[in-house]
Amino acid sequence: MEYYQGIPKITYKGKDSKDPFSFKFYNPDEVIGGKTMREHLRFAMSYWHTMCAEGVDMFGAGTSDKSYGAKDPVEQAKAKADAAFELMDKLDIDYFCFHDRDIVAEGETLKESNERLDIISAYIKDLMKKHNKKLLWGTANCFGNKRYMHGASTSPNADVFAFTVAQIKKAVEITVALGGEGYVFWGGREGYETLLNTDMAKEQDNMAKMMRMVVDYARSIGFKGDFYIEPKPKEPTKHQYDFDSATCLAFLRKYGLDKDFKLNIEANHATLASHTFQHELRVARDNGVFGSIDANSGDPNLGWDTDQFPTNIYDTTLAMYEVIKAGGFVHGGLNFDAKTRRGSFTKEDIFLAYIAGMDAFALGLRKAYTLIEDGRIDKFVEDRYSSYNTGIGKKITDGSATIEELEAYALKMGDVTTNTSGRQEYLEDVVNAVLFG
Ligand code: XUL
Ligand code: CO
Repeated sequence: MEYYQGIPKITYKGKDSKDPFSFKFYNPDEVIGGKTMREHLRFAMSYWHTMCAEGVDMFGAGTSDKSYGAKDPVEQAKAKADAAFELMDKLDIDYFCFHDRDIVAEGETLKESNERLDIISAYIKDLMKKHNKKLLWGTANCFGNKRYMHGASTSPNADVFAFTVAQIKKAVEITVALGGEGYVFWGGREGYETLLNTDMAKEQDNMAKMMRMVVDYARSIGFKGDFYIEPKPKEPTKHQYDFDSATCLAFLRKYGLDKDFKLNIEANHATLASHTFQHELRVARDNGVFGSIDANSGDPNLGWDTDQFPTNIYDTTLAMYEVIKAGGFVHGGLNFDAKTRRGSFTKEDIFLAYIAGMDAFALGLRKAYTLIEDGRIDKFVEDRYSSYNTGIGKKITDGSATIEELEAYALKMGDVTTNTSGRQEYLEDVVNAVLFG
């Protein structure tokens, strides 16, 4: 049965196309910098927003129906999966991502939930084969159920810790069974509401213990993909331990998990941490932990995680610039952790939103290459640090300069007499010329 009736398969028609159901910039098979756009961008559909979220907010009920015409949870899960693969086919998206509870509703007990997961993951496996789709990453929803009110692996209640590990064990098993290329940890409730009731050190020790157990188990059952932590500073908790890229790095290094993990950077989470998306990607790139992206965007006037589809070309260009400089995606990709606005409630809106997001990243990829080929930005940065290539700078760079030598050098100088301009405004103009010229 066709679920998205009347919506055609979306194809590239070029930038002058006025057909809303066409790509203007995403031309999957076009080669840019030695790889096709499809290979560069590795787009993924997020099951939770696209297939599950009905537009509920704090002030009102859902505006779109995601029941898929079924009441029985397993039947509904199958109908939802059928629709998901139709959507991916029509949008020409190769990958998807899910939480365990997205693909089938949780049962009364862990056993019942696991049995449902067995049925639906087998069903999805067949669909993947039939439609030639792949799993970018799987994860476990350890935040929605009320048992996680005080956290999951960071709960003060050891029974909750045990339940968390058991739930994640199953999520890892189905991720492996479906050939998932990654497994994500997003600590939705791993944080605190007040330090007055919180043993922060113990909670973080426990979170690390959970991760170590999961990594070891996943490797033991043949998982070859990447583990990711997805940083987010707050929401739902007041403070989340995976605050931002730099905080995650410190955590991973403290617990000896840094060799096992990369980061899954989400644009809206970066802005919640008062960083740019580019900053979070740069921290990951510079520290060799760039892994994957949750592509979305916040609203500059709203202080919460609005998860909008990304349409800002400035942001997507600078994001793709970082991705290219990081060597591109290996196991990761661009997962649209994004939802249509509550007022964009029709089936057509979902397609139009994905088209807008895919086109925004496709154009960002094109512009990022132009920026790199243009060379002015890279050259400027290279020149800006050129004092480290010769003389005293070279000695600082290669580590041979001693503290006494630097003192003698500075005394001889008397004072610093030369400094060059940072030229920020000029560089912003260069970016504008590349984007809009
Ligand atoms: C929540 C969020 C999650 C993770 C996966 O803000 O981004 O959906 O991506 O758990
Ligand atoms: Co996310």
